[in-house]
Amino acid sequence: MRIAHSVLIAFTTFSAAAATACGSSSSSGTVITDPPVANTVIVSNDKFTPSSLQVAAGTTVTWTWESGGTSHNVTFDDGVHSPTQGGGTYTRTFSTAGTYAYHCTIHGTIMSGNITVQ
Ligand SMILES: [Cu+2]
Repeated sequence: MRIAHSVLIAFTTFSAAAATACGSSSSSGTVITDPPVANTVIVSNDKFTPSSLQVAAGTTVTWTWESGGTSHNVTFDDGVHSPTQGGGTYTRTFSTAGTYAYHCTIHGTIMSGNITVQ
């Protein structure tokens, strides 16, 4: 009786290029929320943000009104001041080192801030 030869051929399949990184690892997991603009102070109702700011001598600081039309002003202790306004911007350039305190004359010291010039 002849024995049938079973020939088993094992195919080894190489799925070589399986799931090789396609380089699409997008780092979009970070939510960026409105970074503060350099040398800018936001004028909102009853506060300046940031209330304290340090800048180098010669820097121009911009105050940007985001008060929804409510009037405020930036009035420095040395007398320099912005118009009283409900929107827009105001700028002051600080050429001399020192601390410059300011407030809104409508809302008083509760709405105050300072610029430190170095
Ligand atoms: Cu005010």
